[in-house]
Amino acid sequence: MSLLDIRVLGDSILRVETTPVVAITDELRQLARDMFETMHAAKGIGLAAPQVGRRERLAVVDVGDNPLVIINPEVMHAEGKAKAEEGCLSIPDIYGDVERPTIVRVRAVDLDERPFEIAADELFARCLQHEIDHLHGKLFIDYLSVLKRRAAQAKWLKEKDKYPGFLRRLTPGEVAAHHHRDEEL
Ligand code: K1U
Ligand code: ZN
Repeated sequence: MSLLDIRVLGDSILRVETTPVVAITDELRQLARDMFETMHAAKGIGLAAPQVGRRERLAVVDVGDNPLVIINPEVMHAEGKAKAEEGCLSIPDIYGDVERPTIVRVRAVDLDERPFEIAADELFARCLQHEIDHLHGKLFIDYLSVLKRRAAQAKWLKEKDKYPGFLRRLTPGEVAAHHHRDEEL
């Protein structure tokens, strides 16, 4: 398994509309495994293919020990509305309150090419919507008010030099903590 570099704000791939997956290959299965490893090492609860430089419509989520690969996901139903703080592995150290539906039903395909539907609420619903947004080139900062978006952009201007080439290479500390956790399990 490999840890992947994470693309950060400013990389144009984060703004692409992804391409639906038509065939699930062993290479795609390996990509999903590498994305889980990268997401866990970065302490995230989700990761979408464009965040690791890929254009396939695929994301992984893991909220509370429920790892899930979603391929070609679609929101079939959404209800309720709540504001809560979000972060993004592609915009490190920037946070903002985003209003989203609280309950969603998502249809997707799994790595065995089986279609499935999943109902989600609370953080799980929020994470699914955040990842599906990534697959359509949308980021959580797009939902912020003009004022809050400007403040987030100003903060990002100071942060972005830490990521030459718009690449977030996980630090040796993050990687070591991840391996240490693996050894404990
Ligand atoms: O796609 C990503 O960038 C991952 C992102 C997903 C996400 C976070 C918060 C709300 C919705 C979706 C992250 O995992 S950022 C890490 C983070 O902020 C977080 C981690 C654990 C619980 C809650 C937030
Ligand atoms: Zn994100």
